[in-house]
Amino acid sequence: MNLPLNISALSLPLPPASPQFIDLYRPGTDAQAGQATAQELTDGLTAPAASVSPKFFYNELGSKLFEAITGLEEYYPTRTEAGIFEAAHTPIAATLAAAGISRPCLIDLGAGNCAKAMTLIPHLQPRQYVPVDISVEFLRDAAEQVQNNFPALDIVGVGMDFSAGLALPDEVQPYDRVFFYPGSSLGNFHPAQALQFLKHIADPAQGKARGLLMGIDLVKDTARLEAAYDDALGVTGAFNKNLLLNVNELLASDFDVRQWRHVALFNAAESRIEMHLEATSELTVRWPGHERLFKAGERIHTECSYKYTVDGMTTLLRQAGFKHIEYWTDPDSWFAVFWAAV
Ligand code: AVJ
Repeated sequence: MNLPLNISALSLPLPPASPQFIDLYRPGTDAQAGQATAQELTDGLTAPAASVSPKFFYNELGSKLFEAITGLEEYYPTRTEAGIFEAAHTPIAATLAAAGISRPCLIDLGAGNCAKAMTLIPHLQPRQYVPVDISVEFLRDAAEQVQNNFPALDIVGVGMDFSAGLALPDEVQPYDRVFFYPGSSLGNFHPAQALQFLKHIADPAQGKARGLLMGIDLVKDTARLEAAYDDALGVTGAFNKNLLLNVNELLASDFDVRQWRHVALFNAAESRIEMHLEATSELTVRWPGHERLFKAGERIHTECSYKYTVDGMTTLLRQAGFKHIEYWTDPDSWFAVFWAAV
């Protein structure tokens, strides 16, 4: 007996592919990487003006706290940037199409929860999506989410510290590459480093990019800037202090977060928000082979978040070698999205 052909079963979508995942950031499990990280942290903590790189905010809890920050009333960048993309998706897609870019490989630098890319993917229709982040476990979950939303999309998650270079694994296809760098993350670099990083992306031998789609926070009044980094609920303070817990984990140090105070200020001369952790009393921190005495009021510098003008960023992108630059802003000019073509 002939079984009736089940048309509906044939037209069912394929089960979702799973994202591939390549972990190149393993200071917790790889002895050599762990040593390099310990050295980097020790150098910063024993310097006369102590500092720790902001990349150490992003352990799994840190990524969750940052996600909470993006929902705060005071933290305008995330929703402002989302509004710009919302309003400009069509012109952005048209700009890329006019540059001859179709179905690119979308490389999401510091992808975090991948929420920004998920709004972009339907408009850009990338052939491959490559979220890159230092927060490896958080990224794994986020990449799964993207796959659930876009079952047919080829996804290659990469756990890596791209501040150290952009050598992407071979699984990243040689399609046209569009680098996506939203959220004003470039602001974490000092301007000279930012220029180097942008040059690296623009260099055809390195980043193999066709262009860069980047969100950047703009200079505005000091009160609004400082409130964004010192919110009433204290979420940013918790995010800042959690860095010490991550350092304790990576360095086997004995920081007590209760002994530290969150400080955020706008340094107008440098055009940057600075975050610090300030010792509330004299104290000593110890870790294998080292110790550091902090006087009451002494600070650890944990973050710079540079704020640009549209002209300043345009100049920087040109200096980096990008040829064609466009930008979109919100009605208050608080934030800008730049397209820079190689
Ligand atoms: C992720 C670097 C863009 O600078 O606004 C948020 C990080 N620090 N609140 C920023 C951050 C404190 C954020 N970036």
